[in-house]
Amino acid sequence: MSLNHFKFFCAHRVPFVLAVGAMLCACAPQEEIQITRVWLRAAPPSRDTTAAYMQIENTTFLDNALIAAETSAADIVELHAMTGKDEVMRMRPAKEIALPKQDTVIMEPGGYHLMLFGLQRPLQEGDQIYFTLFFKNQTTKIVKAEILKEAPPLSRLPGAVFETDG
Ligand SMILES: [Cu+2]
Repeated sequence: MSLNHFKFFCAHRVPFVLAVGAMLCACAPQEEIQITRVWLRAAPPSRDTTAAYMQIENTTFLDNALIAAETSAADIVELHAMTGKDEVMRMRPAKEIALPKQDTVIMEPGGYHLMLFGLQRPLQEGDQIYFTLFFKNQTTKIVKAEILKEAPPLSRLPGAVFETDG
């Protein structure tokens, strides 16, 4: 291909190149998922369990899922979903929490949550703990959770990702 032909080829492939570039960027570390509003309900010393919530935005063009979580503050962390309605709401373990591409999943009271069993210490309002989150695309993230008594307003608790490997 001559240089002129090459220029012609490139000029007419810009949208394609941009599209591929966007896909590559989507796969780059730090851009996979945005996690915000990470919080945990305070647990008095008499309680051995509590729940944590967060907002997860999958900004990529690939479906993903949260498949597991752990923290040094509890023996076991399970992914839980709620089923049923109103007074008969029940929680059940979820195999995974789907994170569809270009979508945001809000984990909140009455919906998806992380369930902590076997708390290692009382979790007081104002404290913080860390979670390691495991995703289906084999990345992990460490996030900081604020310990609160009640759900924070939507405007509070911006990005709280502490560390990531993908
Ligand atoms: Cu639960």
